[in-house]
Amino acid sequence: MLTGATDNRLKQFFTGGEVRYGNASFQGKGFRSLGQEAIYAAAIRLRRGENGDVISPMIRDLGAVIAMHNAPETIRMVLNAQMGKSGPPMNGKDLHVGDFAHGIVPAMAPLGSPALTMTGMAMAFALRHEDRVAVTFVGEGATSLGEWHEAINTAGARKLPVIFCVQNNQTALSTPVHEQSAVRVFAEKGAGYGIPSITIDGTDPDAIAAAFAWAAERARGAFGPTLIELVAMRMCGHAHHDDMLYLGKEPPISWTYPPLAEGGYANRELYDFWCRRDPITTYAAKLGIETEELERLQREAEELVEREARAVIDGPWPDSSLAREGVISTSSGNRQPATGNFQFDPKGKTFLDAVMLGVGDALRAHPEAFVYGEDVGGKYGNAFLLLKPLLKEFGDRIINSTLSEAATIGVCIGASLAGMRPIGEMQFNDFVATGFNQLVNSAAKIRYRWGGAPHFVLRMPWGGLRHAGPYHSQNTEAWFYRTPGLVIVAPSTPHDARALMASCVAADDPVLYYEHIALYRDPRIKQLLGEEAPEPIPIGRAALRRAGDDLAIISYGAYVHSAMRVAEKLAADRIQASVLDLRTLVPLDRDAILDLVRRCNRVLIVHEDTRRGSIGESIAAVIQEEAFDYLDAPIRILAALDTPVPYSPPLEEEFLVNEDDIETAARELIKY
Ligand SMILES: Cc1ncc(C[n+]2csc(CCOP(=O)(O)OP(=O)(O)O)c2C)c(N)n1
Repeated sequence: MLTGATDNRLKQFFTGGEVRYGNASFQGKGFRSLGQEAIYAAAIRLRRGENGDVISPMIRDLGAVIAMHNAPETIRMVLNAQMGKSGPPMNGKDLHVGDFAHGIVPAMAPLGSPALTMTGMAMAFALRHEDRVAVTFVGEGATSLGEWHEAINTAGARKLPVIFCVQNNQTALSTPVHEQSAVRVFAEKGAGYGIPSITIDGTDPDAIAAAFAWAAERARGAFGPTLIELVAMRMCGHAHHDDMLYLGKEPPISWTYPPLAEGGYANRELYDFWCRRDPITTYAAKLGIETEELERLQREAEELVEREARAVIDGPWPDSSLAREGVISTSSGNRQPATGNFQFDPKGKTFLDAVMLGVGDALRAHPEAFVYGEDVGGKYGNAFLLLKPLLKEFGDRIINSTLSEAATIGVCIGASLAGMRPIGEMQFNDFVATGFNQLVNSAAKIRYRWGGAPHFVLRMPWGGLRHAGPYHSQNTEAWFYRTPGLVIVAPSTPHDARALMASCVAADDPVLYYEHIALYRDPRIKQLLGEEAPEPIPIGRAALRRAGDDLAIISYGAYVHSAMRVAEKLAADRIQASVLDLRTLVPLDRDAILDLVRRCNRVLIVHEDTRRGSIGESIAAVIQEEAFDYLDAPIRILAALDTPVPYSPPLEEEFLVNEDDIETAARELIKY
């Protein structure tokens, strides 16, 4: 009843012009669920409240959301979210519904993604031996998305306590079921992943409650996931603006369904059938509730919703300063010039050893940390055998993922929301492309949208210089550099690799940790490292590896070493170059960059990545804007060709910047 009343009130907001921003009315944007109200029965079979079960509602799942926390403040939250008013948890930053404090992970628009978040939360519950359950709701359309399949496969393989609910409401936005899939019923999709599944009437709260009780008990008993398909029909448009297109005519706001007009895209036969199965009136009849009593209950629900709607109309807009806040928790720099440890010793540890030691330090320091990635566990220890020395001590916390980058990242996100500190791994950073959505649409936005803290490290073995071809050599850091919400580090020395890992695992943000494969076993950069974990290096702080006043060379990753070698050569001709190792790409140490530019007046930016839209171009723009008056020459950027990374040695050589290129550019700048 509350679901229907809230849905109708949202529609009234959309059409009524009651909320005004400046001189214009603000309609808000929201999704409708008339005909699907029985979904509340799923949530009433869960353990609700603190440390209870968790759900990820689909964007239109008002019923499940309200049932998780049946209180006026939930109605206010829903109305507030659509109307963009100030108020938790969205504060005007997102319109989707949810309240993590009550176990509802706010809905997100990419429809398959939350299934992976819930798989991650379930992973945390399983690792901690808690008998909590994670439930994820999608429509039948979203069962075509890879992320949803990757979630079921992963949850199935690890027998995680997840319930996958598909609400088949006959149409995905406008696409009918038969154009979505060849399955007879959507529950059949569970069979492909070896999990039990069931199809039931999605308008029957008793059947739904029974199915969820069964699935939740299976999950709590460590029997693994279950797939429940609920069949019903959306008796309204996909969203408020869509009612007219669906029904052929703008419907009145009402508790009853209007007759279909000509020209709507709803299927008439199905509509007529499901009209007779309205979950509210059929269940009232089943309970023997008379019409007057039903109407009284409807009025009661409307009054409650109206009180909250009034508060939303009168409520304040969010302060505009909020638009800038809450992207990441980590800040950059601390204004002390840093040089860092750049002493090398052939008897020291390799970069590869150092990453391993950093991971070991983190596992020791944080009981809630675990490693998750393809081929990391068992007897193997990752594709480079990097983790192998840790398997004996931490074998049960170094866990093989399924072969799914989306699932690896999704599990990291979900497990971290449930309080773990995952250290995920992409086998090669190139393959992050198949987990892209998880990073850019999920991890990067959670803090900003609703104040959650997805804190995990994603290790990214990275880079060329090894004749490894177009799929094992890329520099993907720029893909993420311009996605607000992600922290990016790129250590260049064994010492930094280990000491930065400590800060990254302790950070409260999603951190991409780029570790250059060409540095892994480079004997020239071995360093003596202590037994004990080193002092962590703060994220966001560059290191001045070499000081000189004639030229600033700015770089990161493997090219820091090329820059240093060139700088030594230039010194023989009494040209003194500074070399700034960025170490962190986001948040960028702008102060260190600008201080150096003001001192040297000539700037050469060098990186391995391709040129167009690169981090080098972005840094050059910052320098032009902030320190133009200090420049005695145009900024030079040296970067790879704008091509895919070629395989054959002469082609890769042509593609990459080499030390001669750096030297030539440096001398030209000095002469300018
Ligand atoms: C990944 C993704 N692609 C497209 C959309 C746009 N979109 C929003 S709702 C919707 C239809 C979803 O259909 P279904 O999953 O069956 O759920 P229903 O809307 O029927 O409840 C689409 C295509 C989206 N939100 N996410």
